[in-house]
Amino acid sequence: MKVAIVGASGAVGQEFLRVLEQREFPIDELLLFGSERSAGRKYTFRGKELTVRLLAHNDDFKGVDIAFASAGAGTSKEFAETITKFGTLMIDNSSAFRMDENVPLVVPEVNPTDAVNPPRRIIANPNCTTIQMVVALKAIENLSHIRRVHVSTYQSASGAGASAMAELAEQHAQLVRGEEPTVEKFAFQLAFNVIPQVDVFTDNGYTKEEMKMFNETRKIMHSDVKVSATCVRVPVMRAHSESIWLETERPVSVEEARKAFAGAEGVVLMDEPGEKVYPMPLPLAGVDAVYVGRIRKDLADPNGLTFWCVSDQIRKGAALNAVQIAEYLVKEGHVK
Ligand code: 11C
Repeated sequence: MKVAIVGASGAVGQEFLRVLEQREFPIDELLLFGSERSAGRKYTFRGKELTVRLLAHNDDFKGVDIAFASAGAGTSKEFAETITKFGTLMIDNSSAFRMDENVPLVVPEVNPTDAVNPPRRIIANPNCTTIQMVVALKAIENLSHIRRVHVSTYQSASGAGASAMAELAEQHAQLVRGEEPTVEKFAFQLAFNVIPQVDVFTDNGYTKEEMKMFNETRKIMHSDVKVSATCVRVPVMRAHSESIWLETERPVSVEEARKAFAGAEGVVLMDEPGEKVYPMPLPLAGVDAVYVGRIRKDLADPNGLTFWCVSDQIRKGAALNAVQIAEYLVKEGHVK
């Protein structure tokens, strides 16, 4: 199979190289694309050196079976036609097409069949905060329909890209040296701080990131669930955490929920609070699953359940989910 990565030099682009190699994705030829800034850079894949080509409006995608795109919504919008015009399947990590009714929005543990025969040859990968939440929610939805969700996120620097991760590390170093920290990627200093804003604000007072959690969850789960989110940036390098409260149609016990999470695809139950066993972003950076712990009954609502959820933002929240979509389509014979 001929595969392309668009945005190869970014944090997610680099993770694509690792995930494709680790999972032995069936690739005969891999092409890397990037902006003028990254064109010419060299990366190694399966022991071979590959050079990043300049992404341009030409016929470079002729013969490419799958293109994993992670170069931002603007680039995805601008180049979607160029990428798909010869039949290439574009699996897009950006927010550009997620709510387009002709573009499926897919998390393989939840709605894999939506990925079959996408009308525009584009499949959208959801926002990272949504991906990890719906993988966990699916386990409970299988027991009883979820009516409402309240979620607060604790989002790592990686969500804002490789340069934001570098800025967080540099801020710590600068502060230790007694220097004024550089603030470019975030609205404020992130080191030793939390910022209750991810993305820009919309007219209803919620940020775009928070509205993604509302809208994307409904599309992926084919559900009328209402999601009210507060998205917060925290000084963590690369895994997102979420405090999730949900209300089901019938009461679900902690034991039932625990059993459902333990058996759910893509979920690892990590819930022995007495032994100090619960998910945390630092030890779970770089792992594949969605980790769930701190499962409790809501004390204010008999139909409410609350839990804590952690997943690596660059892997399951981005590159891994996209590769799993491709793996599903290959396995089911929808891509050669
Ligand atoms: C963050 N969730 O943590 C964002 C990054 O819509 O794909 C991904 C934004 C998106 O900053």
